[in-house]
Amino acid sequence: MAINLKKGGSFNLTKEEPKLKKVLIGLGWEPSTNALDLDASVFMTGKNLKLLSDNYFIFYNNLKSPDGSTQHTGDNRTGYGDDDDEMILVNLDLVNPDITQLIVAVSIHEADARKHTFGLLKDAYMRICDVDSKREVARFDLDASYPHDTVVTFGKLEKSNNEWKFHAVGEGSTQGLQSLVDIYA
Ligand SMILES: [Ca+2]
Ligand SMILES: [Ca+2]
Repeated sequence: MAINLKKGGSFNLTKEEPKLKKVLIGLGWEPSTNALDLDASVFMTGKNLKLLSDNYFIFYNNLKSPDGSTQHTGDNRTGYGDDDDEMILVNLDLVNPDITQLIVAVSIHEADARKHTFGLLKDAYMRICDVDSKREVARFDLDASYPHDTVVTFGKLEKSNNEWKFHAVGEGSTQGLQSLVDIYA
């Protein structure tokens, strides 16, 4: 059975799932009424918490990391449906050894112009699955509400002492994706 994390919780992938190297990060959300275009992105950072290089910012216009480890599978424009709305594939064995964090955030496309916020969404989650079997090993349902936020860091994969852990973050900002670019780029 998959482990359900609460905000602030973590799951040790290396210890609990030692054979799991090809990870599917599934991200989902559901619009309360009208279609909403949300975009997943990943900041792959080194020890100083900065992107290893600009190309380690993975999003719909830069789908694959330079080390070949991390692949965004494409842009979902509506959010409709219970399945993963956007997905990131990560091969942990291929992650550049200088990278210690993969920070996974979801932002709302043209949020300010369209006056969209996470308050218009429900059932947001991040889950970790085995790519091959599709088995879900850990899941974080974002139970907090984000009425004014336009970007939310759902979670992150963090490496320390050669162990990868999945952390349930659930932190939002009203300043959009740029607020995270300002921190990590
Ligand atoms: Ca959905
Ligand atoms: Ca999208």
